[in-house]
Amino acid sequence: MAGIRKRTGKKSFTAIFIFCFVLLLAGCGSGTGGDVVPQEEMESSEPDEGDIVIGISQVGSESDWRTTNTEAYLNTFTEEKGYYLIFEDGQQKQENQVKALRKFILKGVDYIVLDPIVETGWDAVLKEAKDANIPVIIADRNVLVEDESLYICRVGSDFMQEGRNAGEWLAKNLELRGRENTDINIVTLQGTLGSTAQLGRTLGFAEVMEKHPNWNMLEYQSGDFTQAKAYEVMEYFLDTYDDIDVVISENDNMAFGAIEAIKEARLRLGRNGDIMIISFDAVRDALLLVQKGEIAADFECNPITAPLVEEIIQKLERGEAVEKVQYVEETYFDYKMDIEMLLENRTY
Ligand code: GZL
Repeated sequence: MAGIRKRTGKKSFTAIFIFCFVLLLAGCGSGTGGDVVPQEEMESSEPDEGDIVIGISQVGSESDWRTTNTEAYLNTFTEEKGYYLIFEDGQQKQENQVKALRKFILKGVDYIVLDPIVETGWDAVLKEAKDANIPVIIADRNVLVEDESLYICRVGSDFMQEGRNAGEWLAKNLELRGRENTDINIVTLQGTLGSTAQLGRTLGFAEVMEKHPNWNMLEYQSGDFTQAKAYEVMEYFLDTYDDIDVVISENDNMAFGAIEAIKEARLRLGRNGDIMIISFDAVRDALLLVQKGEIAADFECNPITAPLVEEIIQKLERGEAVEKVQYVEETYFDYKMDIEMLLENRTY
């Protein structure tokens, strides 16, 4: 628990801990608190001497990608390795994430890891963390702040490049099929509006679209990275446009929703079908649909950021400098590849 010792010392942590526990009891007295955790459990849930205390504020649990991303954190920052992890699920709400950061600051954690649901609105709470001398690592998505010294570094994907790669793949695929000059009607299922993944994928693909005047973007609509919302939006698209050639789905769970709606409309999927789907994330269930030909191409977004975050924390513990931005390795998959063989070596 190096950080707490440096900042407040073990005694103060216990004081804060008891203070929080008393608050909890008071809350329960008024019938507004949850179940009271028995004293012995609360005491045993304190960090051990020397533990590195980490507060992680996660976006939510909206997609298969997110589940894998969370599992990697829980498998990386374990008690056996000398970590004390406080994990908070933001349930896709920025206010929950801000509350979590303030809780971490109150507890005097050693490090904060933030995966920000959207890019803006973080300046104030990150300033509070900086004033409390708690280093913040941004993971996966990014923040847009006036003062970039409010966070130590960011580790995640280059979402603009993912979008460009998808556009270049579509251009090559259309050329292969002699459709480089025919009218191509496209709709886009966007992720959570204002998230780095949505902004990057939309802008990256749009950059390539600029080079193809025969590509018509009929409409952008957000499916909020969820299957249920994307199903509704795809139903709307199918009711509104009778000649959609391509669906750009900014994550796989939205592609699952789109496929459901397209099948219900009795339209054929795939490169030789009525509608071609291009997706992002490349989670296992989506790659099985690439193998089936229902998703034409899937652009990987590597969810295993936890080991890179751990590397950064270990460097900071040793007083070493870290890069301001680190991108994770990513690739793509399409119907021409041997997906079965590729899946053998993949953990997600
Ligand atoms: C991307 C990540 C996105 C995924 C979605 O790094 O933030 O959020 O693409 C997830 O599946 O919901």
